[in-house]
Amino acid sequence: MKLHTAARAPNPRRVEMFIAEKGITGIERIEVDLLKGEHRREEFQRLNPAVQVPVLELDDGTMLAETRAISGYLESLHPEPNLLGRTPRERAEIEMWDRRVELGLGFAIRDWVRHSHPALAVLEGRQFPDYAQVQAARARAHARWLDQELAGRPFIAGTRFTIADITAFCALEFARLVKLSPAAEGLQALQRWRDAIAARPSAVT
Ligand SMILES: N[C@@H](CCC(=O)N[C@@H](CS)C(=O)NCC(=O)O)C(=O)O
Repeated sequence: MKLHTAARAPNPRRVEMFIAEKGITGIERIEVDLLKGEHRREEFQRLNPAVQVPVLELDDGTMLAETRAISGYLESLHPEPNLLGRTPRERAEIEMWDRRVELGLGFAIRDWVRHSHPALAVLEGRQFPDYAQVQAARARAHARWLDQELAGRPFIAGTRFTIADITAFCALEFARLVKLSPAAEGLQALQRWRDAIAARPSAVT
């Protein structure tokens, strides 16, 4: 298998953390330079018409895009440690939280960064600073919600580490580009959780 990836981008990082948590080895990495527009070249568009990384290329030539789909595939091949849930109820709860943190926190942070950070202007084409500020407020509101949740439990989706922790952590890591810090926002539970996840070997880039 080959992973078409971009080292510092948040969705490839989610897949890398997932792979590291599972201890999967033997996947070749093919680095795609997003800032140079390599993903917009014709040869990459043939791999993923959505022109995004990550893409997992299987040995039979199948191209799997979408972080959640890639993660599901890898979990099917390597069930342990389980990151997506075992029982129907647990699977649903983990997916619920994973979607909440991706759509609520991750998308807001993505657009905040992409519409305000000078280095990402090349990807966005045109940046809208007002839109970035609206997304900043959304991200902060979601972070406050997570802080309340994490005051009562150790992980995003419950009592054990799951994909939802990976998704939320990678989003918060990306937010360092706009200097969002849970501690500076007074979000102590979120900061404690973030520091605990950062200490996992899978979080080291
Ligand atoms: N829904 C996709 C999103 C992938 C995505 O947004 N990838 C970003 C890097 S984190 C990308 O390739 N961006 C290229 C661009 O915006 O031009 C997934 O879950 O994998």
